[in-house]
Amino acid sequence: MPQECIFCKIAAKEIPVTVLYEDEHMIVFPDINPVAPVHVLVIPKKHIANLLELAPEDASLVGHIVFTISQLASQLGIEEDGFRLVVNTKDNGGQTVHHLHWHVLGGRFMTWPPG
Ligand code: IU
Repeated sequence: MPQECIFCKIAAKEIPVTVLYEDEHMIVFPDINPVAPVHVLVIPKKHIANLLELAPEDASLVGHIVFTISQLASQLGIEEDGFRLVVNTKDNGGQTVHHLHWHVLGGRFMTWPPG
């Protein structure tokens, strides 16, 4: 785990966090600066800098994470009206934290195209 990775520290509970869901592979917690009524972050516990850093053996991890998000939609109250799943990747994607994460955004209509 890179010493300076804040999401690794969150995953390790070295930083206090409200855990919305957790299992062996992943953790879900509220975004500290929400941009929608529902805005949670989903991260693998394993440090992976971004989508481009996935190794072939991470494919099942990604499948597990995305499937689990689908199962959490009801609990998050975004199943009926829908939501947006976002993975910002590197500079042009607007990635600011370099530990792979999915934004789950819901509770309002999301415009397209994004800014
Ligand atoms: P991005 O896709 O890398 O830009 O998203 C990083 C997100 O992490 C952003 O929405 C921040 O508000 C959020 N965040 C957080 O929830 N807790 C933190 O301690 C830090 C960032 I640093």
